[in-house]
Amino acid sequence: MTLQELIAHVSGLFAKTCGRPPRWIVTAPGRVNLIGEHTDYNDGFVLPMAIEYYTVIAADRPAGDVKRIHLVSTSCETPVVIDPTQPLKPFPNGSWANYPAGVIAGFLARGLNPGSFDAMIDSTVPFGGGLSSSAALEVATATLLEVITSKKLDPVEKALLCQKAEHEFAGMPCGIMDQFISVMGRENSLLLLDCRSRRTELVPLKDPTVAVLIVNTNVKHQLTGSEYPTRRKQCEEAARILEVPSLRGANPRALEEARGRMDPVVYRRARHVIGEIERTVYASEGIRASNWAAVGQLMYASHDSLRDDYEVSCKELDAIVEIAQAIGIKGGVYGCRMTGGGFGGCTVALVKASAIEAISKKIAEDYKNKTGIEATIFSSRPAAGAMVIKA
Ligand code: GAF
Repeated sequence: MTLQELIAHVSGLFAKTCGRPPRWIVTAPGRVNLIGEHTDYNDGFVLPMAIEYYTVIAADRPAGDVKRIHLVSTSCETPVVIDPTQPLKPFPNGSWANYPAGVIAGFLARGLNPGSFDAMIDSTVPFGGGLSSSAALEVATATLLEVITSKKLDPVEKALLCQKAEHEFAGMPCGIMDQFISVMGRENSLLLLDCRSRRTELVPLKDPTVAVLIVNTNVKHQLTGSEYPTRRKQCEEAARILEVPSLRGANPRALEEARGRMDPVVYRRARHVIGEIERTVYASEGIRASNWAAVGQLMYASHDSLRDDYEVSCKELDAIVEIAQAIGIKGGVYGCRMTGGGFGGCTVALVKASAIEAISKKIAEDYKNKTGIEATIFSSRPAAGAMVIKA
């Protein structure tokens, strides 16, 4: 479904439910990260792009004298009612409503009260696929609240407000990558984000002969809840031993010197992060120089490191990377790696655009043979970040 089709669909649903067309429509994209995984909360570099898969919200003031926020999501059975005059608390049982509720709380904390509204939400970003469906929902909500309150936030403040919503309402101690790219994505560009200074640089990806291919393993292992915060703690432990504020300040030589003073697991976690930060910078240079083969090698190295040192891959992700590697440059694959938090979700590959169909067919067949699972395969050009469609 294109963005235009999704917008028409959500508008239609809103009109059907509320008996009038929506007054406001906003959208925010999911993302895929080309390289720089588990580096954002270590003050490192990341290189994501927004994808052509979106969350769309259509909204209006309620009819009559109704004092509440009413949120309906097409993919969740239970609509949510929020009283914006009361202090907001997280909903129990990991409710989807914690993402918008956390963002509403962030606006209220700034004295920006949206008042009552009805909202209809739909998304083409696959849930639990590691493509930041949650950041897309947070950023779309923040974009809607900017329109309703007539207060445009600074993009960095907006992304940080959404990250805080995820920390405090969804209980996920994420870094800043997903919210930044959903706010700041640009068509035809990757975003090189320095997570220490929060400075961003656009890295053009315009070459029509090169494409980004995303393969969803369609598995999500339930380890993610505790594994992510554990990785964060292990990185903090390594930084403490290395006497640096974060692993961004460390280098391979200092890590080797400290190896004897470190738990072997903590050592391997730090080795991944320090190497990945370096690979991300090299990859951005490789993309600028159209050196696709070199970028591809960095992607494979990233995957190996995530699998062996950071231990956030799984056999399904590994299977796709192995299939892609076997196809090789001759068959049109420059490089492939897991993307996002890990333990399932998606891989990202850099491929020759002319070979997309053949590559997709081969991956689908071999993955099904190896795992018994149907993969979902799609490509995306780098897309624009959050947008107001109707205000
Ligand atoms: C998840 C987190 F939300 C991001 O902040 C990032 O750490 C990513 O995992 C791993 O690179 O998407």
